[in-house]
Amino acid sequence: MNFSQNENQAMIAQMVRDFAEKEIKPYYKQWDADEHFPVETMKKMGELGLLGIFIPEEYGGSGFSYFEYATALMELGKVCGGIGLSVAAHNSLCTGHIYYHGSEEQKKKYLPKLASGEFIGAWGLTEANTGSDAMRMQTTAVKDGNDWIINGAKNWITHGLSGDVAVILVRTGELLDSNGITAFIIEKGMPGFSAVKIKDKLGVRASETAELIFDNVRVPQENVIGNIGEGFKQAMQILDGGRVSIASLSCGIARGAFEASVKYAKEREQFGHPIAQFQAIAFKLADMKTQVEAAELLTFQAAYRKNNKLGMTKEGAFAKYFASEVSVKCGNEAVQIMGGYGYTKEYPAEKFLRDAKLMTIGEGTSEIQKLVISREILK
Ligand code: COS
Repeated sequence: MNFSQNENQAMIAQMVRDFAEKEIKPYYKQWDADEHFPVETMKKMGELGLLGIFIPEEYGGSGFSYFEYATALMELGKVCGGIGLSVAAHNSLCTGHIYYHGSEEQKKKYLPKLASGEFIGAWGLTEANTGSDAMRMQTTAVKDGNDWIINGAKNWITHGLSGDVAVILVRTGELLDSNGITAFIIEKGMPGFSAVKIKDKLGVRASETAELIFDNVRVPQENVIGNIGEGFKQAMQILDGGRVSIASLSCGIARGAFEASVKYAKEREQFGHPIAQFQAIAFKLADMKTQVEAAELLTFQAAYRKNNKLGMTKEGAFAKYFASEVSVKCGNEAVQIMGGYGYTKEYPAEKFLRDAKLMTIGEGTSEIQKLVISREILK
């Protein structure tokens, strides 16, 4: 494995850093305070090619691999976990689902718009009562002539309100039948489809989260992704890739917290010395840096396997589990190193910690990653 960045990764890292400096850093605190999802900023990232990073150029994407995708999310994570989460959900969940499992017509219809940012994408698996236990979902689609009628609700959906298109997983067969779930493409404005914003989140507050409500929503057969009954397994494969994106974002948050801690520790003086000179602080920095490096290695291992179409269920779970926990530890240590200042919004540490916490929950909790890993080990 090559441990250095390739030319494209270096280019995309620089591009994201430049973009973040101008378009995210001046505003992210306000977005966080207001729980504002900056749609215009998303559109600008679409113009830069960040909303179709691994989508081939023939569908309007950037044609990069998961290495460049992971790199972009790492850079975004250093600045704003909320914006990073939106880019991750848009790319690997909605856009990725249509790319990996959609028909040629669906790819031609939706991918150029998603990749350019003309459309913002959402993806709905979770429901109010079925998070980890995704298979037990209650939302149904019933055949009516050449259409399907969808009833139910999806919860905790990124871009549920502002999204122009959503891929949703709904029951078309018996409860708990792994072949009884199907993926549908839903478009904003379909009669009976509405959304309600979820407010007062702890972190990733610049990323919009909503509940999707389906009241007799009529969806044509042509909006079915793949075959009837394939949805659950499609979703599990999409989450395998999605977990690399959350791992990448976690690495970025962790590195951001680490870098802010180093800066602070070199500047802050106590007992007549910069606190970085005290082993109590220096060892914290050593632990943070070691964990960030290890998290990045696991993440790039998973990205490598994804790029090379090698099985990566457990590698995606290793990366997601480890990196997300590391991001929380680094956010927590950053607050501790900065002391009282770290506990205020004037310094970035508390936001790193708040944003990091979602990484251990979204796209499968740490406990679900351990379940996935242990099942893979023991099967
Ligand atoms: N790739 C392809 N197929 C997979 C798969 C994967 N990664 N993981 C599971 N499957 C298949 C299984 O092989 C099984 O197929 P058969 O029924 O034909 O044998 C089927 O899917 C059902 O799998 P399983 O029996 O493992 O389902 P469970 O309900 O026991 O649990 C877990 C599956 C818990 C792993 C799954 O529900 C899960 O990932 N939950 C978390 C969901 C999540 O991350 N939600 C967050 C969304 S936020 S965007």
